[in-house]
This record gives sequence, C-alpha cells and structure tokens, in this order.
Amino acid sequence: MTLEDFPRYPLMFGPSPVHHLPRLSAHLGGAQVWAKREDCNSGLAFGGNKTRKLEYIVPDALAEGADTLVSIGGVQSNHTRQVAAVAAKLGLKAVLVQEAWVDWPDSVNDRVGNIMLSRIMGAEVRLDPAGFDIGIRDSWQNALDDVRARGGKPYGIPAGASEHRLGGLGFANWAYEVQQQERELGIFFDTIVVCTVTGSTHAGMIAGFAGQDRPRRVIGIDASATLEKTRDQVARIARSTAELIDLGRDLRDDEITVLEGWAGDYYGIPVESTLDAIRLSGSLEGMIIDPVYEGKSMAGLIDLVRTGEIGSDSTVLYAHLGGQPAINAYSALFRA
Ligand code: 1AC
Repeated sequence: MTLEDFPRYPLMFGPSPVHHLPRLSAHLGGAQVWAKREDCNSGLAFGGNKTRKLEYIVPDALAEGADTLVSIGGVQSNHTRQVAAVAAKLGLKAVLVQEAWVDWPDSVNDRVGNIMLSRIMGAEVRLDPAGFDIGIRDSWQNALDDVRARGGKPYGIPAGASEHRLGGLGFANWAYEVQQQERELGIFFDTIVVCTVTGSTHAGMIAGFAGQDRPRRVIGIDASATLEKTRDQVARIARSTAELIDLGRDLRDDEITVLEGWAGDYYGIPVESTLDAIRLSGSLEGMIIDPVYEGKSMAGLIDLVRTGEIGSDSTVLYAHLGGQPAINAYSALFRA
C-alpha cells in the first residue's frame, strides 16, 4: 500500500500555511528561516500536529464502530486536547488519562490551557499521579477496560498517537505537502527542524522525505532529556511507517537525527534558552511558541543557525507543531 491508499478523514483546513520569518532570519544573520504552521491547521480547538495524525486514525476508529476515544498524556497534553476535539466533532465520547508528567508549581496548571479546553469539549478527564513516560501505561489500559465494563466500545490512542500503527502517516503526508508547497513557492527547504518527544511526528517526516528524490536534513530536537528512549522510538516508528507506505528500502541510520542540548533536565520544564526563544519569536515575528515543545526546538534552531551548523546558504523550515495552549500554565515566567 502506498500513502495515498490509506483512508483519510479530513480534519484540517487543508495544507498548513508555510511562510518566511524575515525578521528572525535577519536577527540570526545566517540561514533563511521559514515556518510551517500546524498551530493553525484546523478549526478544531486550535489544531496542532495530532489533528494531522488523527486524520489517518479516525477512519480506523469509525470502521471498528468505536463510541469512545481513550487517550493519555500529561496534564497539559496537546494530544489529549486534540483527541477531545475530534471526539466532539465526530459525536463520540473521549476519556483522557492526564498524568503528572511535569512537576510544575503553577497553581492553575491543571485548570487552564489544554486541560480546560478538553473539559469544555466534554471529555472525561482523569488525573493520574504517574510521572513522565512515553511508553504504554497501565492507567490507559485500565481506562480502556472501564469503558468496556460500562458497555462502551473504546478505541485506544496512545500518547501522541505515536505507538499507534498508523501514527506516522500524518507526517509522512506532511513531507509530500511540503514538496508540493515548495513547487508552488519555487523554493527548496534543505533542512527541517522539528521538536521530538513521543516520536511519530518526526518519524513520519523521515519516512515521507525518504521517498523523495532530493535529500535534505530532518533534525529532531529532543525536548524531554530521555535521549536514548526517544532515539529508539523515532527510529522504530520511522522504519515501521516506511514499511507501511512501501518505501521499498530500509532507512539508513544517518536519516534519523535527534539532537540534544536544549531540553534542560526535564520534559515540560523550560530553561533560559527556551524562554529566550519564546520571547524572540514573539517579539520579532508575532509567532507564539510554548515552553514544552516549540520553545525548545526553536532554541535549537537559533543555536544551529548562529553557529553555522545550519549554513548561511540554507533555507530551513521550522515545524510549528501547535503546542502553545499550554503557555497559560506558565504565566509566572512572563510577568515582565
Ligand atoms: C506528548 C505527546 C505530546 C502531547 O501533547 O501529549 N506531544
């Protein structure tokens, strides 16, 4: 099967916008930086990268006759918010396990941003004290069992939709969307920069670009300081997605790059470079990014451009994955 053979349920406005960031590029004094904006890809609860992945997962859930989407993430998970939105749109129920992935002292952390939006959309939100982990969790299996026990038909979507068989397809398709937008713009992005945590966004891109003629770098920026786990998960999902879409060859190790250095010590805890990146994108381009994902990947991009690791003749595409609703839980950091 090729990518086009997989059923896709439309949840986005269409291709997400791509645009130049001229003031940021001039400020950094090197490569030309562009952004592709998953933060405005859909009318469903501010959209985001998971909405794109869910386009390929929803047909499977509907084919199974599910009445409840069951998913998991941190308290400020973007993923669970997007699952809640899609469930509302389809007239399904949503049960969301929200674990304590981030030890963040903001008193409204579990009341604002993503979790508030999920509650507004009618999801059943279950707070769980477990800490950060990108793997399959008992609490999620228990939630699936609970839905079955009350006579429902659950459909499980793991964290970030990453451990789902179809979880890489949305971003494999993103790679082809980029190729089409390049044709229209008469441009070529030789480098892509993307935040990576549960892995299927980055992995899907790798599989999608691997099927194209012109090579380019896809740089994943680690945002959780669990480097080995993330690398393994990205590599595994990239390879299984490549196989699923019939790439016809094995992915090479050098096609899978996860760089460390901007995550700080923990997932969800911003460091100085994260906050600098957030302020820079906001003040130079009016582009809002967040302390968990995009602040860290933008910090990586800034350093890679400044040090010439991404050369001044490069045209780099920054993937904005739509993590910004969580910023409401970080208000104390932006009082001045
Ligand atoms: C970690 C999957 C992830 C989220 O939003 O829950 N990006």
